[in-house]
Amino acid sequence: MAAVFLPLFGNWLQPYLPTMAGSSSPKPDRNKFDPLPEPKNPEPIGGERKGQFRNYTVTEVPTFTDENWGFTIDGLVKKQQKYNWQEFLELERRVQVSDFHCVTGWSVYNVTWEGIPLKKILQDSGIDPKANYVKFYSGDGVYTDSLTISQAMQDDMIVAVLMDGELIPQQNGGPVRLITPKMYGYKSVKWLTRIELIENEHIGYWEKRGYKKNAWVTS
Ligand SMILES: Nc1nc2c(c(=O)[nH]1)N[C@H]1C(S)=C(S)[C@@H](COP(=O)(O)O)O[C@H]1N2
Ligand SMILES: [Mo]
Repeated sequence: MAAVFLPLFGNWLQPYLPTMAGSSSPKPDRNKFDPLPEPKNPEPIGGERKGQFRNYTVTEVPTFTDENWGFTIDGLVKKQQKYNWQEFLELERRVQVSDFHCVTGWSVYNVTWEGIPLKKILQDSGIDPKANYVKFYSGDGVYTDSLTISQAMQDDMIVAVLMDGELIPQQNGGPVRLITPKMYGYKSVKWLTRIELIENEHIGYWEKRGYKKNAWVTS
């Protein structure tokens, strides 16, 4: 019985849970990165962005520089990896255009992202057979989310470094954020600094507050 009623209860509860609240007014960008990332790929046709992001954060907006920023892949991997900004910029990147949907009802269309395919990062680290999930940590110290390994291996999951050909703005989670085009924006961890492969399920920030673990965008 509970299995039948719980999902309905979850949906009914949603309006009463803490809400995603964002701002769309421009704020100064305090991140400082040198060198700036240069596009490694030609811009694809069709990447003319339409719509506006509402900038969401559950913490103070964290500030990063090329000196204090780092990126770690650890947990159930054969080869733990740690990159500083310079090293991270050397990784091979791909460009893709995708739409971005927040579960609260706004979308941004045709965003051009350039970054490292998540699949490539996982394959290069060597997935331990015990790993079942991939956990993503924000450098804000609070926000996390996760994907199953097979979700994470989808081709359009990307660890983005450039948005519309430039360093991702601080308010949009720069310098590096996760992009999950077929899933709602709450999976798209901003200020991404760590990827950990884990055995047991991890419940992300908004999922703890009633949103679905499988955040597929439904039309
Ligand atoms: N660290 C962090 N990542 C986050 C969030 C957040 O509050 N903190 N909000 C999520 C949600 S609900 C959405 S819709 C998008 C919003 O992205 P934007 O701020 O670039 O518009 O970021 C996602 N990633
Ligand atoms: Mo969202």
